[in-house]
Amino acid sequence: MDAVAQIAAYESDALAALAAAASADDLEAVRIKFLGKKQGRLKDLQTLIGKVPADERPAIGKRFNEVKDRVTAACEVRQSELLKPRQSAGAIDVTLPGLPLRLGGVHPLTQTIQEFRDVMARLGFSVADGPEVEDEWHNFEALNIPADHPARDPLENFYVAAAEALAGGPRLLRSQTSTVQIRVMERTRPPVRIVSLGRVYRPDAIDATHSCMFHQMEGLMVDRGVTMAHLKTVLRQFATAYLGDSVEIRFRPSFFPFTEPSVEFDMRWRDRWLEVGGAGMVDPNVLGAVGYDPEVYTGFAFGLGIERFCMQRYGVTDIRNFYESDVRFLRQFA
Ligand code: FA5
Repeated sequence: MDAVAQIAAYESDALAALAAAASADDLEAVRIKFLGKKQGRLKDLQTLIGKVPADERPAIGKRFNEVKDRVTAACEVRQSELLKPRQSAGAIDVTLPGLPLRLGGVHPLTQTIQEFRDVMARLGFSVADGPEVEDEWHNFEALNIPADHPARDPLENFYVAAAEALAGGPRLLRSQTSTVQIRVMERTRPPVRIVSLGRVYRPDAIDATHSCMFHQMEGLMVDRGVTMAHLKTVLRQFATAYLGDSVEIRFRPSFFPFTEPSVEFDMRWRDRWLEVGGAGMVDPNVLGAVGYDPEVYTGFAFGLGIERFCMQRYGVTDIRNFYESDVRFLRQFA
């Protein structure tokens, strides 16, 4: 075989061997065999070219160099192919465009709580907080609810045995945010103007408007000369600020141990009246229990069901929707 044919055979053998190399080790063996400088097919070709007649040598040498460059380049390409991670069927194709992520939203009850705070802040009320696990003094006694009152029946409340063991006295999940009225008055001198928003717990039968855990907003204002007219004005302004001028509300005489006189606060909801809160003038016994002089100070208090307002605003017909974490429901509020 002449030198030209030998060069052609070298090229085709080298390219075939490079294509067949299945691993980095295979490739290195092929590289040494076809491109090694000390021995191997390249060295053999160089020796052969050294023996061709001098007048043919420039053309053959040129051809040799071209083939050598092509084989070297093919070796580098194969090297980078073998280094690339293999893409098996089903693996992630990082070159495809990503799927858009849906952002979560603030829960409708949290949004409502934030908006209630804003409305009440505009009326001059600041925010106070209290614990959800309470003692009987704050949940009952200081609120003028004596030991024999039916509201204190253990079957009407969630008593927490573990908390009792720790505290050394009965503890329950608060059944109303009115507990915070007492906590605030115990540590503040009048004038007082606060709201407190949070969870309360009652073993009520669950239906479209009742849950065993729900949220209330408590309001308390105590100062010299506070009257029922202030209470009704604040509640009406609050309701219209949150639900608009067309909201229909009414007050009904009622009874709470911690207010006198007391009212219930209803709202027109789906062609009927729905109770949305209780309110009244703080009972002198309650003012006395926290060391306020009832001859000097008067006050009003109210407790509103947050879910029921939110249901009215957004046309929600079942309170249970708020707690079921169904994204189809929650997305409406995102
Ligand atoms: C009270 O809880 C009184 N603490 C309110 C109060 C505060 C009166 C200050 C006077 C002065 P009542 O039990 O009516 O009252 O509850 C108040 C509101 O909470 C109700 O009008 C209703 O909107 C809401 N509510 C009561 N029970 C449930 C329940 N199981 N599920 C959802 N909302 C409820």
